[in-house]
Amino acid sequence: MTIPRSSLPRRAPRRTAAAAVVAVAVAGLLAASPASSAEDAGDRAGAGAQAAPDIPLAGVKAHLTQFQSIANANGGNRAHGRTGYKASIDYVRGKLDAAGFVTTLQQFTYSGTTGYNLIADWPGGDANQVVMAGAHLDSVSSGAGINDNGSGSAAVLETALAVSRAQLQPAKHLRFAWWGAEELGLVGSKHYVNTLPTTERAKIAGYINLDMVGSPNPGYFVYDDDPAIEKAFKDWYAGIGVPTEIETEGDGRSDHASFKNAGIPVGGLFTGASRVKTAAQATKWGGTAGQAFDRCYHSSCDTTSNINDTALDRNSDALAHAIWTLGTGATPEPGDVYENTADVAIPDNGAAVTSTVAVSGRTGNAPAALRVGVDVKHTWRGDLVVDLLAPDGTAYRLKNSSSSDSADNVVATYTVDASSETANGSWRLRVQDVAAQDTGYIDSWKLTF
Ligand code: DTR
Ligand code: CA
Ligand code: ZN
Ligand code: ZN
Repeated sequence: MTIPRSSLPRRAPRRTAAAAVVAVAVAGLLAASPASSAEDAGDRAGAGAQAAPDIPLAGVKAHLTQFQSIANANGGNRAHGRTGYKASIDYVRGKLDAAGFVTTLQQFTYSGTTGYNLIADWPGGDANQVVMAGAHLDSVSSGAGINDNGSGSAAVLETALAVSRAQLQPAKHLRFAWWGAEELGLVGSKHYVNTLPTTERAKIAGYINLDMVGSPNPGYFVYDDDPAIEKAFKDWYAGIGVPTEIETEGDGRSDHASFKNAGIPVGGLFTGASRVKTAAQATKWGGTAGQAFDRCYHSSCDTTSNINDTALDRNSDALAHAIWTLGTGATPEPGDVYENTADVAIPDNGAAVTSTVAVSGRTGNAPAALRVGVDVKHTWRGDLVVDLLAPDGTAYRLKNSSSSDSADNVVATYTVDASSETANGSWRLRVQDVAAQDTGYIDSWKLTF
């Protein structure tokens, strides 16, 4: 089904976090309106977003079988600098070329040998809003690397092929990547990001990383980085009733770090490596407590037998949901509103309270005339001090206290020069009642970019 581009909305629709304590992560990346479950997100993916297809597990596993055959025919591995790696690249590239992608083979040198990154662009979409997904294709030298990271590579490949099968015409430009020499220190992805012109880097609205997504004793971990990407994954898993945990050992340990270090919003999925599954985790996810998520991590037994099909299938489908949701949403525009309508009680003559609005998927800094709409219900508003806190914690005073201002409620729009602040991140409204008697609450507040 081809969606004429004209039918995709131009404006990012207003989104309001009705009950959420933390505001909806609203941004050019995430098109879905607040959804309680993946079905909701899938069925009513919000203005412009479309529901993703199921990614066939058989298709993903067929790629793993190919990776295994390649390793078997090339000294037992697919490591950087070895013939098995280039053969893996050639396999993936062949599939993508046949599916209509524009592929680019990027070479680099590490420890005296040539490495390769494979980049595949899906033609169309807003070239200034690039949604990327990637996985490292190299294994360690001790084995075939089927879970680490054939699983991520195959899931990203089959999702890209699903984009082609659907002849998707997303609002944003989709780019997929397979990295070399991750096992030697994120070498390929660092090379890609570091050699990307700054202007091109700024166009990447988000990067999604899949590294080990089919572990035999799986956990379901979601990277806690970009709120919009994290929400897309959490919505999907909530929709199938599977709890997730925040990925805590990932910072710096896979290719998303190369993008995060360049200030690009990142997210990803992970099913665990050598850490041991706890009893509590086994209760919620099944599997074996006291056993590593992947006992064959970096070992010769990391073969096609070292995969949990359910985990691989779920993560492939979750990735597709994220790509369809984030890629087919509206592009951020001036005038985009980011709002939190959750009530926050203000203690009388007490500690300050805050309310958060998460912004992501935008590029560059906030505007010089950032509008801050405040609605605080409170008798004798002179008791109140109100500040805007930027993502880095910088405070902008909006309202001072006053012993003479006995009127009720603070309903106002302030304009702040926030041009020195990055647009993406968690912005907070801070309110403190600094005088005894009279109470109230934050009713709602919003940022207009
Ligand atoms: N460094 C990855 C495996 C790995 C370990 N912890 C995490 C967390 C998030 C993603 C990946 C990983 C590798 O060996 O390829
Ligand atoms: Ca599936
Ligand atoms: Zn590894
Ligand atoms: Zn890996």
